[in-house]
Amino acid sequence: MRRPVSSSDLRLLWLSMPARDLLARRDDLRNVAIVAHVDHGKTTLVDALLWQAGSFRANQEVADRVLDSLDLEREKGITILAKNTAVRIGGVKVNIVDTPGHADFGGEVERGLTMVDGVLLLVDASEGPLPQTRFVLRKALEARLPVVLVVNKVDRPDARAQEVVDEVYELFLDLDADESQIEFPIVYCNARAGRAGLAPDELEPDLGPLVRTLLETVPAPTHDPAHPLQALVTNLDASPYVGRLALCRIRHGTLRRGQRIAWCRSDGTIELARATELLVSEALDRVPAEEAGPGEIVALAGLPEVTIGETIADPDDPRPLPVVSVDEPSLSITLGINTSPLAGTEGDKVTASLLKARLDQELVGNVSLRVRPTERPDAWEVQGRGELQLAVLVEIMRREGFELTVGKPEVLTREVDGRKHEPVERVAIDVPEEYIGVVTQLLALRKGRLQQMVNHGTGWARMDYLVPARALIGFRTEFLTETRGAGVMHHVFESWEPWHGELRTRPTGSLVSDRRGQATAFAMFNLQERGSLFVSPGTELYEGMIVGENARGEDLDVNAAKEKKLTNMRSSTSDELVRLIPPRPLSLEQALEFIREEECVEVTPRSIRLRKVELSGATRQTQSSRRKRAAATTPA
Ligand SMILES: Nc1nc2c(ncn2[C@@H]2O[C@H](COP(=O)(O)OP(=O)(O)OP(=O)(O)O)[C@@H](O)[C@H]2O)c(=O)[nH]1
Ligand SMILES: [Mg+2]
Repeated sequence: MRRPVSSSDLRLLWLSMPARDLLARRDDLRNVAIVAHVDHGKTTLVDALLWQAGSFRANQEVADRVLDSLDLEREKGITILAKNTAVRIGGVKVNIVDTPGHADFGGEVERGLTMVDGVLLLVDASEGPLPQTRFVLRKALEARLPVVLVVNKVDRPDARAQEVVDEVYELFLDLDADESQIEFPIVYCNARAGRAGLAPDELEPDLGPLVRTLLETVPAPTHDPAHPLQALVTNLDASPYVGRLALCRIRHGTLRRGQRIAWCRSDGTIELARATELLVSEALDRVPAEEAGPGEIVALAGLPEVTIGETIADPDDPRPLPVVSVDEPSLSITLGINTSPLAGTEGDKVTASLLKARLDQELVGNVSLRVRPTERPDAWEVQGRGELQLAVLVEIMRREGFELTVGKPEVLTREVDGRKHEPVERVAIDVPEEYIGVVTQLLALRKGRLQQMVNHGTGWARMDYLVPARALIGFRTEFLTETRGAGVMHHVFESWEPWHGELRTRPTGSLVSDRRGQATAFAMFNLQERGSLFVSPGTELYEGMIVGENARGEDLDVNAAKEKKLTNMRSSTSDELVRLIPPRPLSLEQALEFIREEECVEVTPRSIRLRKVELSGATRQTQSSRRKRAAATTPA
């Protein structure tokens, strides 16, 4: 006779099952990240998925790349911060994490990947895999996340979908993917038109094939029903109504609005707190929820000091999760208060204490940044992933009213086995064939090592290099000049290598103003033969300010405020104005690329000026002759 099943039988059955069967699945949920090289169409694809899921009314006005909502993102046309959105497809809620494609924001991608169970790897059907494709794929493979390959922009006239798929297979092999990882599904897509298909020339009128493949490939989140609440904070945001928001994915358990929680802090302490507000993503909005279960991505209010990497847990059984580690910074700049003679005239945040407070605030939400003290009490060393990341920080601060002095970007070195090591970048260069020689020459001077060269037969060549990161500072400007603006270049951190020794830097010197005053057309006219100028007549100048690039190697002190001593002043000035070559004003990134040692950039809400670190011409003269004497007496 069969006896009724007792609870202890069930327990025995439960214990005898292999561990993974203990896990429950949330079939009503998927968490996926979209990863790719810059501009391959991630944010555009999120737009299309939102439309596909009916998140907007037919006549609603929605901006293109609606997720790129920061001012700076819209201006630059790139994504800077990873963002979450959610669509409902059938009965399934799909949380989508849109990540930035620019290498400098790789930290955002790494964190985004900890929230999801699979990725859509986007690759441009014409450009193929580029350095950041390699970086994001490597991270996805390390996290053992299933991949759907989305070959996007198949509508491009120069699309070469089949070849690109082969290149992606090669990339998987190159990254030591195992067999199960290499069997990824492929979907072809025109994100701009919101169409997808299983063959490049057979796109359906909507994204159906992509959505179906996603639901099949990206597994539903799993969790242990017996495990107490556990959620890892992977990102921060702020709401004007409820203050700081901790974005987290709930690993196990359920989080209810108003409930008591344990806040496991990064210093090892555990504090009791309350979840005052709970929000979940619905399309572009965050909406309040009463509770959220395992596998869901939520925004939680109630912890004004929470930081990334901390765990939200059950107050009766708190179990902290290990901290997510992201790649170390490889580049640094010095940020200090503005010390130029024009300081305080254009911004309202000029003190060291304001600057320090602002940097501390940035550290909270940006785990890939580090701030270190310097010898000066009013300057700090800020370490990050690359020039753009640091330039974006400076640009944001400048818009907030800060006046700053920004030093030359420098690579960070580290000791490995007692030897000095430096970061090396993987560089992909696309140029018209006729520039292959020029590029080879430029990179040979910079100790670049050619890894591969492919000619697609379209008149363009793709060259893959490994180059010390140090040699790339300031390289872009020269590269663009030498390739007449036609070259395209991308790079991403590859590895640490022993120090490569002396490297060539900018071959030109600077034209330096020798006095305070206003730039005159007369002086500009005479100076433009010596090099190219950054300032125009009327620009406020001071001693030690850089007014242009000297065509020769050394610096030259010049009087850019010189007046013409003639009587018929008016007519001759206008003559000269006509013949003046328009100045080349430098953007913040260009200015940071341009400066050499002993030079820095003055940044205010209204201006970007280049200057010598030492402003006094006399002092610079003494310093340089002392250096020359020292060089002459030390044997080579
Ligand atoms: N022809 C074509 N253009 C596309 C397609 N998808 C996106 N684009 C264009 O590609 C450009 C970059 O698109 P984004 O969506 O901003 O690319 P992204 O990958 O989000 O870029 P980052 O976030 O900065 O890395 C935009 O000009 C899009 O209009 C497509 O399927 N076909
Ligand atoms: Mg984007």
